[in-house]
Amino acid sequence: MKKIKNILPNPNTRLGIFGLLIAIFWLKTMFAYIVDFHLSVSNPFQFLIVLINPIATTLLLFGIALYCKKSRFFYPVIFLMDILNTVLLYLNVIYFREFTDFMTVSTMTGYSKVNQGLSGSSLALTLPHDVLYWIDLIIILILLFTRKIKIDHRPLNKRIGYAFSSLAVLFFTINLSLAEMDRPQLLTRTFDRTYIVKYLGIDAFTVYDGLKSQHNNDLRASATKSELNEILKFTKSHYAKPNSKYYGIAKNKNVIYIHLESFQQFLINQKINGQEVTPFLNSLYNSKSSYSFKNFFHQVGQGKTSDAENMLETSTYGLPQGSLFAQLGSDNTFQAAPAILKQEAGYSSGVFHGNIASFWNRNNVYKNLGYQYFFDASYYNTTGDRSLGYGLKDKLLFKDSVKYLEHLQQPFYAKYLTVTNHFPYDIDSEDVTNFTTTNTGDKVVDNYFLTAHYLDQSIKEFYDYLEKSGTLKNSVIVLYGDHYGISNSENEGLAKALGKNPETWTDFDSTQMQRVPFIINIPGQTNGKVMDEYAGEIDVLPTLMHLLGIDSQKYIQFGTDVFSPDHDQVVAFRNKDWVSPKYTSIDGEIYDSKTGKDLGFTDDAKAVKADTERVSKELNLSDSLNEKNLLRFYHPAGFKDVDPRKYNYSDELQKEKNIEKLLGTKSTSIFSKNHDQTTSKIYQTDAPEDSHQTTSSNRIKITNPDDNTN
Ligand code: GP9
Ligand code: MN
Repeated sequence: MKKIKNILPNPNTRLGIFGLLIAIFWLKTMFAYIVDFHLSVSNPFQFLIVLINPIATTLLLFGIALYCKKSRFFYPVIFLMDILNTVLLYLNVIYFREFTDFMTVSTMTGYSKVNQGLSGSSLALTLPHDVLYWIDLIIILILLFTRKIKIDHRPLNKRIGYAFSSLAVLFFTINLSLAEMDRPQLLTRTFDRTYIVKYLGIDAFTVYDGLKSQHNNDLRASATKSELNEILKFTKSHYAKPNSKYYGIAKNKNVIYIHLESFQQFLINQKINGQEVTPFLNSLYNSKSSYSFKNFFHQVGQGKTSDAENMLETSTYGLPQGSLFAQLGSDNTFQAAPAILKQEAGYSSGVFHGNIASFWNRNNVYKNLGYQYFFDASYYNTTGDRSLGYGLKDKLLFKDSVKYLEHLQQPFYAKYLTVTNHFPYDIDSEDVTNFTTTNTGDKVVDNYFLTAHYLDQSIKEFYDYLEKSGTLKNSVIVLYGDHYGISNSENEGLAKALGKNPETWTDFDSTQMQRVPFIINIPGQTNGKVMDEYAGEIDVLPTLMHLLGIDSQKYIQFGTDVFSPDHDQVVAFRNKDWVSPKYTSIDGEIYDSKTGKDLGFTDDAKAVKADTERVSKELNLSDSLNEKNLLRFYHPAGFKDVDPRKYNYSDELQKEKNIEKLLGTKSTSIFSKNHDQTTSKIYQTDAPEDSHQTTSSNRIKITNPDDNTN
């Protein structure tokens, strides 16, 4: 006993109690990390970071007390810090139990429209072990009041305060460097709040989030309605009227988006060792019922998938830095596809995704977009070999979604976000048989073809289901690649795979590689073709709306309908480079788009100046629209603002069934149309995991910390 006492700091001295409180608070934080939060620590290095991440901020905050001379200040200050920190930790514990997410500052201040704060129900979220978060404070305070722990009246030398504050700063710097080593661009890209807590702790996350929301609020507060005028002037004159040949050809059909993760255009019609990589997608691409694009470019920035989603849902650009979903998505006003289609044509809407809901802040953003349903990882069995780095394997996603899809009222707007074809393109060998990939020496490149092949098969299986269930003929299926999969640094390996010379690879070649597939498949159409038009993700929404017979004119959208004769073929990249059928602008240098020849003039030359200026203006206007949340001032005739409070993504299946019941014979779901019989049995997959029986937790781990560095 004595021995233990010797190593514990002596609580009768000021430094002793300081050390004791810090040590206990560290323990409580670790307890929360392990028992209450799911931080998905996937390697020893991350474990080390998690161990040290509460230290810096606790040293700094508790250390404020060290500057107090008088004991009647020292003790209240140090306990106040401890209590405040414990409150913050505990609020997050409770919040996490309900939302599987951490509390943002706007949630705490009640600013956020989406994140309900802790309501009366929070009492129901408490657990017996919660007492451990408070018991230490109670015991120590009792010991102090009963004089079992003595008050130390001797003031500390000021230098001790400085020393600890400096130590805290040093610790934080080390912590941040380690975090950046494991997860580059952690703070600029902000994928997921869980990541920031995992790497920097709750205090640092809260401060960071507070600063960010202060910045956002300042921008918004200074904004006025009149700032919309310039934007409206631009979008009105930029608007491309529909082409009557295509307008409404998919009217009232279901819309099914298939998001082809990290899928680049060069995979289409590509053969490896004489075998097609994606035979099914090729057949869709070349089909007479498809309008396919060979000059379609992704336009994402750091927000990658989320930027692609944002462009497709809203026809506005992502942000110059970070992800719009993560940074503004919780509070911004959107006029997005799910809401537009619901209000203009009675569409229901849903997203199917085998990753956790908080990734890219989707759990909040989707409510503001007006998505009625969101089936995230918690709706699927993702255990064992059923999932990989980013969640449920694609074949299983498509199959296991049928039980939810078939209860959606038709017409529906449904989005499938695939994940298996994601960096680093790991796949179990049993998932891809009968395909031999390249041998470039670059594992990423070689594996990329394997996962792409797997994705292709999963789409074929889904298509077979759509056909057999009779859904295909009533649907338009839009397939798109969200962004590159092979980064520019891996182009050397890629060049080999494509039979090109890595030595002569240029910036122009890298830009060419930013093409991704865009296929609009409308079963029943016979005039489909591969189109030459240059276009990008920003153009998808107005194009789709016009196909559905909904004019996009009254909405603020930066893209233009690709079928319109007025379509703008200059495709802007997020860094203000651009491509058009004639020219390609990279870092101000102009190339011939057909030959790749450097034309020897820059983007202020007369031939291209107007395009450069328009690209820059378009991106700036989009940024100002989003950063200042200007759509809150814009009310297109007949369009009602989305009320995110109407949505909550729990018990989705029950909700779908309630609606079916309510509608009775008027229900249009696939299930109702199938005489109230499930269509799940029709589904056929060769996924080996499908027959394995795995149960228990449905929470998944992000096991590839090195992603997104490409
Ligand atoms: C995660 C998935 C991947 O849910 O959408 O996002 P990415 O890393 O491609 O941006
Ligand atoms: Mn992606």
